[in-house]
Amino acid sequence: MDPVAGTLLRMLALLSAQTCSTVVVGNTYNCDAPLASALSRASFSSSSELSSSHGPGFASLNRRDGAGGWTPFVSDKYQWLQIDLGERMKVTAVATQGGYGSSDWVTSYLLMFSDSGRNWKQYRREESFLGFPGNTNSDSVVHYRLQPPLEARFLRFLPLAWNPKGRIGMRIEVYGCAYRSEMVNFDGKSFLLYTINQKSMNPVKEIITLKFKTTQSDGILLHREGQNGKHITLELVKGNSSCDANLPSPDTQATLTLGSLLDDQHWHSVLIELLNTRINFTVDKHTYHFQADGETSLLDLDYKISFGGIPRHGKSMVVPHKSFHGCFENLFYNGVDIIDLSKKHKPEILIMGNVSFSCLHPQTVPVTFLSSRSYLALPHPSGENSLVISFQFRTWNRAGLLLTSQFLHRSGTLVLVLSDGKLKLRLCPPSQPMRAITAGAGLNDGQWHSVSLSAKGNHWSLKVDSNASSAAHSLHGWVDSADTYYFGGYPDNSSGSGCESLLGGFQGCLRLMSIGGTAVDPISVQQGVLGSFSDLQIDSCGITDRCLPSYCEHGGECSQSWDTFSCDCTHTGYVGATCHSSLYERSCEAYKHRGNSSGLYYIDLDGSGPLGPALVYCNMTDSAWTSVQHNGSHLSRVKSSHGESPQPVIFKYMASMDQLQALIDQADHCQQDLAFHCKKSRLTLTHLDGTPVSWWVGRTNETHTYWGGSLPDAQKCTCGLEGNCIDSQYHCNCDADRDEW
Ligand SMILES: *[C@@H]1O[C@H](CO)[C@@H](O)[C@H](O)[C@H]1NC(C)=O
Ligand SMILES: *[C@@H]1O[C@H](CO)[C@@H](O)[C@H](O)[C@H]1NC(C)=O
Ligand SMILES: *[C@@H]1O[C@H](CO)[C@@H](O)[C@H](O)[C@H]1NC(C)=O
Ligand SMILES: *[C@@H]1O[C@H](CO)[C@@H](O)[C@H](O)[C@H]1NC(C)=O
Ligand SMILES: *[C@@H]1O[C@H](CO)[C@@H](O)[C@H](O)[C@H]1NC(C)=O
Ligand SMILES: *[C@@H]1O[C@H](CO)[C@@H](O)[C@H](O)[C@H]1NC(C)=O
Ligand SMILES: *[C@@H]1O[C@H](CO)[C@@H](O)[C@H](O)[C@H]1NC(C)=O
Ligand SMILES: *[C@@H]1O[C@H](CO)[C@@H](O)[C@H](O)[C@H]1NC(C)=O
Ligand SMILES: *[C@@H]1O[C@H](CO)[C@@H](O)[C@H](O)[C@H]1NC(C)=O
Ligand SMILES: [Ca+2]
Repeated sequence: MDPVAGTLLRMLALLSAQTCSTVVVGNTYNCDAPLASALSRASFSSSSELSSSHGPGFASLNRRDGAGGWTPFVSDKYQWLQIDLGERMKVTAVATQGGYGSSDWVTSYLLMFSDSGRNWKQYRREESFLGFPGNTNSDSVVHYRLQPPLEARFLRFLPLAWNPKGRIGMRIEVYGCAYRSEMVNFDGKSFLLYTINQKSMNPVKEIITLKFKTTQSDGILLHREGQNGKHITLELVKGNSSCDANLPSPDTQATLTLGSLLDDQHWHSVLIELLNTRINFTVDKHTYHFQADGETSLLDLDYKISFGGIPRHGKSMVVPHKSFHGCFENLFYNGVDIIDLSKKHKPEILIMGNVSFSCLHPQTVPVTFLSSRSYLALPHPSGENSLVISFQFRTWNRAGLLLTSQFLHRSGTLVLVLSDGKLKLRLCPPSQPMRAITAGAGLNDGQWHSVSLSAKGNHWSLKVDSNASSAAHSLHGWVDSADTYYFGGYPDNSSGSGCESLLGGFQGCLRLMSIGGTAVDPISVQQGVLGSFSDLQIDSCGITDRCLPSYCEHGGECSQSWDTFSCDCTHTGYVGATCHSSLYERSCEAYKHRGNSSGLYYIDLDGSGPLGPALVYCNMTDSAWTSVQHNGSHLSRVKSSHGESPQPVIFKYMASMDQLQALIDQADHCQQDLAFHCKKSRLTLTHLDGTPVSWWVGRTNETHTYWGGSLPDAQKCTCGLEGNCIDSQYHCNCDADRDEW
């Protein structure tokens, strides 16, 4: 688009906005400058190259030199093209092209990003797990806009599929702009205490924004105290972000779970908006609205907020909470840049402990086992005779093969599996019965769990999360070292030895693998220097929480495995994959139509809509009457009262007000009968001052003084309408005030 047309369009947009009497103050700052073409060749790198003229340095969009783009040595799914933007940038779009004048193009790819060139995260487009759409020929450019944009220094393009008649071939561009970033690093013992400048405080609304990243599953993000033990605390608990708000009004202590898997050493954003008793929390894309009861304003919280930890004198915190270990970025309170103030040692900030203003990148290399065919084969270090293996894993799957090995001289097999969420170690010496040790439980909860396995002499020990469960086995002369350990699966499941379980491979992430006390470097595996592998994503843990948000409707319970989720719809009254379809008919009419006779039925007035099922009595006469049960069908005694305190009789229906409303809306005709047996008890008359002696209150909370099918305001009973009351002076038999029932 040329600049003139752009200007014109913007003006038109402004005009039309004004005609709708809404003035949109648009951010006219463009963030779509090409970033890659400005980089030097050295900023491009790749898994491999077919020849020096197919190197990654030729991979800029529209370049025609070299062989016309990047092509790897072999075209398989383990190849990647990487660019280093020099510093973290905001990236709003990417574009791809095939190799110039070739039959090499990529039809689908994944986009990964990283701050450090390690620990990659996959950019998921629109919650989809599929790749980005690529090219269909060598020259046309395919753009893809990233919504939301990402911030990263490094980007990787991973080809998933390519022209079947050619090879992988790519030229790329990324679009974006500079990204402003202020960081602070907490060491797990430090925090910042900010005293809000009350003069500059926006009296109406408070907004706190920040981004954080950490590898620790627990830690305080922010804490603020108020009067009488009130406080708001946002903290990470087992990688979930949880907001614990002890709010002003009658002892409301609310704990919300706001996000999960947040300990993945990737950035997560937090936005807190406070307005009177209403709070909105947004963690990444998920927003939670919270309304405290009562009138009290949340703003009588203290003018001090601590970030990363809680000052020791914290009154309201009984249990010790862990301080945060990791980084914060762009921390703002109502537009005040807290990190900038801290750097400048301004008086409103108290720095406790050792904080630094740059972010460290711990170098743990996770490995994702993508499918049940995935495995990682690692050699046994030479000269080792005892066995010591440790690693950490995280998964949602209940079962999978974690580790297997055959010992030398056919001296037996070792199998470590996850089975029903527990770890099982099986040892199979030849021509002897299998031995097994079990440890842990519920290990498929998505958290990291550490495993260490050791054998010394005849003593085997298996430890999960520092809880040792060991068992001695008399396996004399058996522990002979293996030459290869297979993690997460096995290349060929046909070789049985009596010990093999029928389990598929493990799906999930592994990290911190160590054999014989020596840490395994997965990068050297990726580079082909060490071991071998299949179907792995190295230097990335692709775990996602498919139950957050939960797609199960009507209160169905979500559970998940590595690549799918399911809903337990028991007791919800709904069925289907997401508990969407109602088990019940919408009305008594529908049951009648099905030929059912009178009786109690559940009806679901709005079908798959949000209203729950209601139990009603269906009276199948000529038409189908729906009768809503209540607790007032027996006689209730009404004692005499002399005006001061009327005696109420309350009817409680077995349907909610929303259900009743929906029922009334659907009905052709609606009626309710009330019988009042009286003995010297007037019903419709008024006191001398004109207030009625009796009335009923309807669902709209209005008082009514008419009875028995009469019209509003008539103050009559049925006999009054029909003119057959026992005393024609009155419009209601009770009003005759007789001394008999
Ligand atoms: C974390 O959140 C998930 C739901 O997303 C929940 O199932 C799990 O129990 C939570 N864990 C903790 C420790 O609160
Ligand atoms: C919370 O979010 C809702 C909807 O996004 C918005 O209408 C409301 O004003 C927000 N409340 C606060 C306190 O920001
Ligand atoms: C503070 O942290 C830096 C690096 O993060 C470290 O070198 C220094 O020793 C620490 N100081 C204290 C007192 O812990
Ligand atoms: C340790 O393991 C044993 C046996 O598996 C189990 O009963 C116990 O609860 C575990 N303890 C902890 C702290 O996890
Ligand atoms: C290996 O296991 C998979 C599924 O677990 C099965 O489909 C396949 O047939 C097995 N292969 C052999 C050779 O047994
Ligand atoms: C209603 O009638 C159908 C047959 O038309 C029968 O299968 C069903 O069990 C009946 N439902 C009830 C609650 O009686
Ligand atoms: C069903 O309706 C009929 C006719 O209106 C009525 O006589 C009967 O009492 C009703 N049965 C119940 C249980 O409400
Ligand atoms: C019906 O139940 C409500 C609440 O449980 C109670 O307040 C009311 O008195 C009950 N009414 C009758 C008539 O028993
Ligand atoms: C109904 O009115 C009474 C008094 O007029 C009031 O106390 C009560 O809160 C009202 N209820 C609703 C649901 O509006
Ligand atoms: Ca419904």
